[in-house]
Amino acid sequence: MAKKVVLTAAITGAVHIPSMSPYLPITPQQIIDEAVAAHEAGAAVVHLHTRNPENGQPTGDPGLMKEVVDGIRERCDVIIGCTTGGAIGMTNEERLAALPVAKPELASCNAGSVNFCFSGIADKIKEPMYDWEIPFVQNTYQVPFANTFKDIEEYILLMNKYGTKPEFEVYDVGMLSNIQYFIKKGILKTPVYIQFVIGVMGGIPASVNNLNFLKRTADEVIGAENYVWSCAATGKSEFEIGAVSAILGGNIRVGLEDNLYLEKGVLAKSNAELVAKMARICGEFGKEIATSEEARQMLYLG
Ligand code: KMH
Ligand code: ZN
Repeated sequence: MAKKVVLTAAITGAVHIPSMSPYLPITPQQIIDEAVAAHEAGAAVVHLHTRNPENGQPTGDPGLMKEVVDGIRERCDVIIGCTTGGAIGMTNEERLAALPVAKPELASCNAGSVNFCFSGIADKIKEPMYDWEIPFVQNTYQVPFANTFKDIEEYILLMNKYGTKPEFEVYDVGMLSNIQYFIKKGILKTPVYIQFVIGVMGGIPASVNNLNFLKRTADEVIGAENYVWSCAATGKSEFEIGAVSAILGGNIRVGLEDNLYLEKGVLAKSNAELVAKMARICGEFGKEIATSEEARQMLYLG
């Protein structure tokens, strides 16, 4: 049987702002409902951030994350992946606060520092809904997304302590060597799980050549038998690059964290719409979608 594809839905993130789309989930209940619906549409994994329910601002509040995680677990068996990236400008303490409380199966572990810039959003928003939005996105022009070796080690050790598998967010090719460093250091169990997040301003652009380059380099540096992978292409190439990932034997992340549009000029009304479209495209060329139970095995969870 051809290998199945694990679909991850990145539900809300900490890049897009409420003024960009009325469909961006904000409150815990909206995030829970979106995650459950995305699972029903084919997502085996959900990647979660939380936002202040009053104004949509990204937050690391552990109480909110616990409410979301518990709410999802009550309703379905989707694999839960919590962010530890948080939002640009958060401290490590804020980014890690939810992990001991939510104890998710998976958590993002950002594999290196990068300029993660989305200040261009400010130019497109004429009348922001909330005061925090424009300064928040503009700040990313001057503040890097810091993930030093010391930070990464701290994140890995905390995940090891709570039985959470790190999902390494790789924004550029050099970060693969950082992962290899920690494998060699003996604090990471292989196969590791890598999420190639491509198309961020400051990271490697989203293209077929670059995805191939990342995969070939991972094969050389980490060893093909030592990792499993997925790809999240940000913006308009989400579906095209997603299809290529599946063809190359990888998995796919879609969702409103990475892309707000179902097609050119048409906002996605939900994460489930994005997941259903990706699942349908995969089905067209004979790739089946993995259930959460199958994904647990494919991603070496537990
Ligand atoms: N919020 C971005 C800066 C993660 O979840 O770990 C990074 C991010 C990655 O969303
Ligand atoms: Zn994220």
